[in-house]
Amino acid sequence: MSDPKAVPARLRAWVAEVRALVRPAAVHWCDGSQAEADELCRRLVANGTFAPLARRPGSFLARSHPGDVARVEDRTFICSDSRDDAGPTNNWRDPAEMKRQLAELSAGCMAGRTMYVIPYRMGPIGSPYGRDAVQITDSPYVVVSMRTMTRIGDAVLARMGDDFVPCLHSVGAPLAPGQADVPWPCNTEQRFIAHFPDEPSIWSYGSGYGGNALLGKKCLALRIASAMARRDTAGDTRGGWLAEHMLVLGLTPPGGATVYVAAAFPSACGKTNLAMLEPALPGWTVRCVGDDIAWLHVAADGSLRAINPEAGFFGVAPGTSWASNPHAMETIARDTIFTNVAATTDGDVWWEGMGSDPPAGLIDWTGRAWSPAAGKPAAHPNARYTVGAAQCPIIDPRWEDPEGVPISAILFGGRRARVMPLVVEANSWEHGVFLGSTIASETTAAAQGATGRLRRDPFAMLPFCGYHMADHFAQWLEIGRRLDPAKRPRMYAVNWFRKGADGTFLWPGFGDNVRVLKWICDRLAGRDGARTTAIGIEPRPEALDLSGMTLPPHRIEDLLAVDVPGWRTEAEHIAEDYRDLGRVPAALWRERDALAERLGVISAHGGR
Ligand code: OXD
Ligand code: MN
Repeated sequence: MSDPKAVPARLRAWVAEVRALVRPAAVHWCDGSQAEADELCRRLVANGTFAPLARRPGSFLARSHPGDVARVEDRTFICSDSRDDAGPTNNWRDPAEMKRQLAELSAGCMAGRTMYVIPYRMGPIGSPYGRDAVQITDSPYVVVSMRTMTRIGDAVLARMGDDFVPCLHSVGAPLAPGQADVPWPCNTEQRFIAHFPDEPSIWSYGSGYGGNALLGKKCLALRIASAMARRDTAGDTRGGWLAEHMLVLGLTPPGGATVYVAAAFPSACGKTNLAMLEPALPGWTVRCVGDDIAWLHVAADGSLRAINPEAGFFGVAPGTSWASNPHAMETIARDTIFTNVAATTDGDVWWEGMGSDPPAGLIDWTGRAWSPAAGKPAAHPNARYTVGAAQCPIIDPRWEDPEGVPISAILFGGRRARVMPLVVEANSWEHGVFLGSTIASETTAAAQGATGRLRRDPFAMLPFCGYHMADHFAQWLEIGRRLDPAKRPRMYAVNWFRKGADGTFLWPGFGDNVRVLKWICDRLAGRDGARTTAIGIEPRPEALDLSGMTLPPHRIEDLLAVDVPGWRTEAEHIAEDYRDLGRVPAALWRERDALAERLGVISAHGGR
């Protein structure tokens, strides 16, 4: 499309500036139309990036470069003016220095390629809680993915002013004259995912994959938005907001009213499965508002409300099956981009944990013939599907409500073999913030690096908080102060992944997690069914609805057991991690010390 007429002056100037730097062969302003997407997909098929999938209408398979398969946390930078603002959990670079380096790398970096300009919006069009942005990219794969994951094009541009977040992305692979392109251009030598929260802006170079390249997701909707939320909250004595790594679901008891629940879990811990849960209890329904990111604001009536800033799902394929997530399986039956899954001979996809034996003649994610004898997975463990949220058969009727949905409960979870019980309710908002600040989880394949190590991941935001993590704790405390005490959501820690002495999971998870949600619903309705323990409020075993389950009788006690020695060690580790973070609010130290005392630890640390 040629330059649209009504372009905000700031955007026109920025596009001209970038164009002069990156020197593309052409510039294309994305209008977001179906015709445009079809044409881009046709070209992606022609150049070998996409293979159409005969068994799934409107769907394609892409294989990334084997060196470009996940988010690169060690190449992700928060370039705040002050190093202190980034805090000890982020990689910091001086913004001027980072820009100088990126500008040097970017000179001519789009040579031979088309530069796409994508006006986009995080949040429903027309919602006062959404934000505008513009991504420039030289990857047509990114354009079609952004069209699914966000709202893009003319409808957004028509309402856009100068208040947008500029997001510059290049795969960092210029083409010399006459040089043939490759299906997945990227730069494995030079890679930077740089955030400038004080401007705010984003500059990503060298990767074409997922959160490194679809800049609306982790870069804007979490890192930049979290910093914006904090700044907005500080500049306003009422209101205030949070950008969180959370799913949102609507839960309706038989014959009852829907309550909305937000839940933070680290990457690849089953957020999508929980968001689309098929309840094991008859009569209960779950509807999905979002599976990865929530923007939560203090509404005028003092309640906490959430919008899903995204428009699609970028879900982990391996492990997704008709048993684990039938609604996701239905969602991805058509109009889906699959990346790094295995391909069948009849034009379908396959991955480990899909619930069927690998079909003969499978081609693995690297494009090679595969058999079980290969001794390695056919799909990459971080293989993904990209699909529009509106396709989800259980999408919540209010998922695009411009005002958001009211949140009644907040869950914090992780993948923990030991110590953390199935569910604990916080004693207070401060205690809930303490639970969120101490999430820990075994690492997964969503980011490069070793998997299976336990790492502290406060609010599941460790890789996504765009400012000092301890200030994020303070931001949560502040939001609590601004909520009407009668409308504050209750907070819970949950763990579906506790293992017994024999190393097997104690809890089946998936659809059975509704049993925990039911107990939470009971609590919200003022029913008791609880006991106070040293670590918080737990269900009395008989208050959990286990009907239709065949759990060995002692199992539920094992799931809820408070492992006192394990918790004493945990309390020590929390103190160490708080000390490492620095400037953790006193209210959270008080929670830590009170926990230690309840566990019978004689000298509470008070280690500020
Ligand atoms: C994601 C992640 O892609 O958290 O959602 O890594
Ligand atoms: Mn995520």
